Amino acid sequence: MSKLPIINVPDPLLKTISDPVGQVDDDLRRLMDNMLETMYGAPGIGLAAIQVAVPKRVIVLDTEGDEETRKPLFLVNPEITWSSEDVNVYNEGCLSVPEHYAEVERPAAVKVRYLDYQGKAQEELMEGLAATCVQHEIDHLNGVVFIDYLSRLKRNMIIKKVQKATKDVPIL
Ligand code: GNR
Ligand code: NI
Repeated sequence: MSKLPIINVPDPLLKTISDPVGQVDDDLRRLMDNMLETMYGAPGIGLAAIQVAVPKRVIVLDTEGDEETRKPLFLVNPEITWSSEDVNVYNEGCLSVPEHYAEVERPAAVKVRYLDYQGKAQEELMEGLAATCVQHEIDHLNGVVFIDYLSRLKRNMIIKKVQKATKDVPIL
């Protein structure tokens, strides 16, 4: 497995609508393994393929986040088939927007249909942090980053700060 570089805003790739995956094969499983290592290394609780510059509808998630009891989820071509009426507000962060956080309101629970690591169709009810995170990741597949929900002023301020903070960082 290998860790992959994560792209940051305002990289235009983050606005890409990612392509559906045709089949879950060994190449795709290699990508998912590398995404998982990248996510754990960051560290983060979710990662969409576009964040490592791959425009495919693939996400990895682990919202349990205990080093002992890791429960990675691999979701290929995920689709929300149901959203709850009631909402949650969560102070979200994003590995592509390092060091910035903002409150985002989303449905508190969602049902998600997807293909798993083996390419088998699954449907799962997600609640709490998992629901927030899977919606954040599916947004990435549609070219949406959480700062897109903020005012233009706040968004532009954050983008400027991320650009400044990641400029002139020597790459070893
Ligand atoms: O690591 C992450 N934490 C997080 C916290 C609140 C809401 C969403 C997230 S996802 C984020 C990793 C990431 O950027 N995924 O795209
Ligand atoms: Ni993100």
